[in-house]
Amino acid sequence: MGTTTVRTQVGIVGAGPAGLLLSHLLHLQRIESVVMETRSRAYCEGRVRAGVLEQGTVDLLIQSGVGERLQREGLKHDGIWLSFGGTRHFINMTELTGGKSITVYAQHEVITDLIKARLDAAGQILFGVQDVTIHDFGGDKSENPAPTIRFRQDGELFELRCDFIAGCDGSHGVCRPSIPDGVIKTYEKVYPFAWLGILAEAPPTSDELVYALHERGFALFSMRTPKITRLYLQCCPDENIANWPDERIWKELLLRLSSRNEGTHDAWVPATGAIIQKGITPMRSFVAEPMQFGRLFLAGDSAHIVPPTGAKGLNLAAADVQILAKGLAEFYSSGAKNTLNDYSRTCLRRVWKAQRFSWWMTTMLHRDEDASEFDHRRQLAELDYLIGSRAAMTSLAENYVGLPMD
Ligand code: RFL
Ligand code: PHB
Repeated sequence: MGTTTVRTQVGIVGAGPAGLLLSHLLHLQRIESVVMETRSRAYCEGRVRAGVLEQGTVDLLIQSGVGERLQREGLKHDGIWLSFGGTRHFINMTELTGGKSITVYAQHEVITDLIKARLDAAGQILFGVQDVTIHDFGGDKSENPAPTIRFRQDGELFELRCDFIAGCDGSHGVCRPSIPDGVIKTYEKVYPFAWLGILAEAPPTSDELVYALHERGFALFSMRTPKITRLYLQCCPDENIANWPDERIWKELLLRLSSRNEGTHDAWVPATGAIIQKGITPMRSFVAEPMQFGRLFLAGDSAHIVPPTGAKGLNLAAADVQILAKGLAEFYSSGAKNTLNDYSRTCLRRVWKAQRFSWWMTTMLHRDEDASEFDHRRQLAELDYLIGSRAAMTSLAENYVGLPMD
């Protein structure tokens, strides 16, 4: 059977937030792209993941014309609660950062909005492709063969020739592993815990997110809509979800989150309800350096993973593609490659700061079974220092709402 060859300017592997937003930003600059995705559209639009959007991500989505529903349905937040030692303490991030905030709007809603915007603009997203491989991306000169993405769709073989490939295919994709050995250095840290996350049909009983360190481990109260609560609790990385019937999940969440259990004045409790989704996410920190090889650019989770405690993953993906789109726009309008050549360095400066913040939030708020009692007391002292120091709270706040792009 023959191979059909098609041509575009930028071939994008992966229709997650990184790939779809890149395609959208390129379209605004009149740059053509094709997005290839192994999953179906319904799967992408239903995959439950992140929820917290930094101020800069919200601004980017609004300015680029895909923020209409986000502005209507997103829940703007001015701060977070930190709960430990039986008491909740509010950190007012808007006040500490001169007016910045975060917005809770589910990742799959961002995906839904981006897919709609691309398809309304006659953009090409190929869902359900198979056997994706990438070739000839190593050279940087026009006389080299064009970077090529081969894939199969409905049994037919395709070859997409392009000027650049964007590897937006997440942590288990094909792009990063296709780079020759020895080019990329990777850095990794695996944590001895995971998150069990649920969506529950229960109205949020706190206007703001609650991050809790309890004797029994971490718990997080978040929300999705005025009727749906999103909750997480620390568990073992090899935990089997079958060992967590709904009653056990609620018992543990109420114990860890509700300060009432520790006999203090604050009687806050999350509301319970039917659990409509649950899953376990292992936690790790990972960075691939550099994020570029020849005419292949890695963006989002394909280049870096953060533990979710800092709520940074989707936001880093958005920041990467904002810089990549700028670099590609400069290249196509003037031939200048300065921003493209600096892509990896520019992104990684911010990525490492987000890694540091996510690691810090994670180690401060989780109980490590192998850690000593000394470590636990040090964690409590760190939290106590934090809530008593405006300087420390400001540091948390400016990282949480998102560091500037440069
Ligand atoms: P994605 O979203 O994984 O998308 C990659 C896409 O590539 C497809 N793919 C391929 N397509 C074609 N060919 C191949 N060979 C392919 N291999 C894979 C996949 O099907 C997929 O559609 O990566 P991207 O775009 O870089 O986006 C990253 C974010 O999804 C991720 O960082 C966040 O979800 C992380 N995260 C959070 N980030 C935040 O900013 N704020 C949060 O509050 C937050 N909370 C979270 C999170 C992640 C979590 N989990 C489940 C990992 C909470 C959780 C529990
Ligand atoms: C979420 O609402 O899914 C969420 C909130 C805060 C985090 C991570 C995830 O740190």
